[in-house]
Amino acid sequence: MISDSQSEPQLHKNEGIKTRSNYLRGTILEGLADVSTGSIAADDQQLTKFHGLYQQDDRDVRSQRRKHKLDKAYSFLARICLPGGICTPEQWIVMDELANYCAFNTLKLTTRQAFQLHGILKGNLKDVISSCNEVAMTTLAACGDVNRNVMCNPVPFASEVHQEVQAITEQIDAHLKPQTPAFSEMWLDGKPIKLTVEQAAVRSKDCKGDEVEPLYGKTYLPRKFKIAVAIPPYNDVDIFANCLGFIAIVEDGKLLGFNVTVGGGMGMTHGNEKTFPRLADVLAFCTPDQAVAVAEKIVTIQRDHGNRVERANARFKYTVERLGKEWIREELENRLGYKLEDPRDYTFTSTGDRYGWMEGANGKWHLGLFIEGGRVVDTEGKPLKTGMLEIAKVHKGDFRLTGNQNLVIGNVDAADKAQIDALVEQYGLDGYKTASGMRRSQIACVSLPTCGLALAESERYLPTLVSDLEVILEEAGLQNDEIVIRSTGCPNGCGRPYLGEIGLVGKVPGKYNLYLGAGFDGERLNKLYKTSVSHQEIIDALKPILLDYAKERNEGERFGDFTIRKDYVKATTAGNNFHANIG
Ligand code: SRM
Ligand code: SF4
Repeated sequence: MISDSQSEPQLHKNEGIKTRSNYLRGTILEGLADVSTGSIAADDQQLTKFHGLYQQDDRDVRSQRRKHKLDKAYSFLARICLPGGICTPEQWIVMDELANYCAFNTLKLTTRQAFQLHGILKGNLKDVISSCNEVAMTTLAACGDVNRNVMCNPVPFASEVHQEVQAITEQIDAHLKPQTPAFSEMWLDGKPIKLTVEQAAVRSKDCKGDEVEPLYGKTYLPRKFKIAVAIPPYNDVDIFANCLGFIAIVEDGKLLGFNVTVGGGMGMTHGNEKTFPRLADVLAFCTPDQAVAVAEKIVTIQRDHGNRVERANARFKYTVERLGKEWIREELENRLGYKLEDPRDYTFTSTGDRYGWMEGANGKWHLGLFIEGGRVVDTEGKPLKTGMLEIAKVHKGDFRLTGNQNLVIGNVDAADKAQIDALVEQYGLDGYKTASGMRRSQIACVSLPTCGLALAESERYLPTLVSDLEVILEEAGLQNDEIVIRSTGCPNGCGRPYLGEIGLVGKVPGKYNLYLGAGFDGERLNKLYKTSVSHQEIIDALKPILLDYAKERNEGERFGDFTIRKDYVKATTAGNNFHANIG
């Protein structure tokens, strides 16, 4: 007779690591105390992610070190959460200072409105985390199988509603944070995580997990979970790429509630068609005071029904694909104990950022800056990091990190604009004035040299590719057209390349898959156009299409739409036909 234990599929090994970890402690502290190596134990590397830390090594020096029989150049990446991307000048100054103690001496603005510090030696991790806590920033749950940094439109354009929506964003973020005391024990000498009163009020209490982790329980989620909130017409958070989304429905300047979206995600694996990017489905409508409960219940549905056997199929998008959005809605309403209304109409126009000065509804000014690759670094003639520090020293408003890796100097009084402008110009932060439309519409994931999963260059490659394409854009008269181009060093999709009108995804060093045809509004995925192409082949492939676009496009027609109308690629209508050459 076959016993149950033989027929039960075996859970993924990470499930065991989580269960045995004593709520994310594992043997991390022992590993940090071991000065004979810069690394920590393999199982603990899975657990530090929940604390916002990834073990990495400098891949530029790997082979050289191997030749000299040296260990890899290990260090850690710390990701620091900023719900909605908002950061105070005081917080910026601390981040700048911390970056000085890291091997790469840079601040990275991520595609989810967070900070990353690369190159932290393990002995310095505690200082980094406790310094962040001093100014109410945390690395907790920046990574790992939990809900991550919740995104929100960064620019307070329609200020009244924006503030309300930002407050809900922060509530959702705080409510879904893990509660394990391990974080404060390990990094803060037992001191509490600094929370605002609002955050403290919404932390999860009785969500049936267990006593230590009321929401998540011992095994947390099957996989990472991502949430974004957007106020149409701006889709600059790429809401449909998120597991769960809230689209604000605003009427006569009043926030009525949100359309709830479920099941988005980008990551896939080359050659495995069971994995695919998927855009979220619009599920239902909820009122502002239901949003936190909706987020909690959706997370519990994924906790209870997500795939804990195959990690490649464990994201919520596959749960939605498997169980169907009707089932998800019914289950959500059962767990909430009430029905939700049907979704309302909304319109998104673009996923890009706005640059230059913009006046907000509160009479304050906001300056959108273009930060190539999100990398705040001092280079010859462009001391961006020093410049931002000088601005942070005098700025009285806030900063807003965007989902396109850019930065907004927010809430500036009219009287202070000239001072900010002078600093922006002095330190070369005014790139937005001269960059082409394509350059301003780019995203490149980090990739080499720090990312352990990179198959090809991305952040260090895309600027060169765009420079070469600019010659064609110039010839075609398209230099000011916003054509969304995104690249990643592997198919995981950190730069959301499948939502690029032009998408490049690394296959092997120097070779990329080229995708075309995503929607400018972020509502259609692109499609594979060429496989494994080199730099010159990418240019040769794009040149005739760009020239054709300049000549043959209809009034206002976007590049992605054009490539479909002219049959360069078929439109992808759903994630499950992303791989097929059909619409
Ligand atoms: Fe990502 C893993 C960087 C946004 C999908 N991502 C990684 C790691 C941690 C590599 C690793 O696991 O060892 C990368 C660290 C590189 C480095 O050296 O910094 C990494 N991801 C990034 C960032 C920094 C890219 C950037 O240039 O901005 C972004 C940090 C966001 C943040 O602040 O939280 C980042 N990652 C994303 C996004 C975009 C988004 O969320 O809107 C995605 C696609 C959306 C999604 O999740 O579906 C994304 N990252 C992944 C995946 C694939 C997940 C999947 O479903 O298969 C991995 C690999 C994994 O989880 O196994 C990954
Ligand atoms: Fe690394 Fe791939 Fe993400 Fe780029 S897309 S940062 S190469 S995991």
